[in-house]
Amino acid sequence: MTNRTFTMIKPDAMKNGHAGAILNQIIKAGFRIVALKQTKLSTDNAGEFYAVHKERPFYTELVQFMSSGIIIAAILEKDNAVADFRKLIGATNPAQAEEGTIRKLYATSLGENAVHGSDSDENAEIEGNFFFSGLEKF
Ligand code: FUP
Repeated sequence: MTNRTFTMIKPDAMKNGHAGAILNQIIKAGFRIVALKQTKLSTDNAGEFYAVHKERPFYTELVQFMSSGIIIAAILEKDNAVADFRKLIGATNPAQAEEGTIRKLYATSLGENAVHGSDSDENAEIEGNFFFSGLEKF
């Protein structure tokens, strides 16, 4: 059973004023906040974070978007965190996301889809460590 995942509230959701509602929905769904910060990625930071998508056609646009504004990064804890969080956020493309999911409610488009959620325990650990030191996790 997995216990931790990593999330970002992306620049579109931040700019559209949805950060509070999204955090509220995450907490109400039973996730405990282990670490949280507001920050802004440089293009180099975003490029490194999304390096796995380097060969994909949307990479440049993704890096541009993710470095275009302030984000909130957080590590979340719950039983079955990775899978349950991906269920809570819904499909990558908000047009295909289920009713009531965070992306259905708050995402702008496939490219600007409001939130990130790790896709595995291993990536949750790597992504959380990208943003937070041991002194920032409780
Ligand atoms: P997800 O795991 O749901 O965040 O989706 P992916 O890891 O497949 O994609 C990461 C990000 O790349 C998405 F959040 C948005 C962007 N993306 C596109 O812009 N176009 C695509 O066709 C797929 C993903």
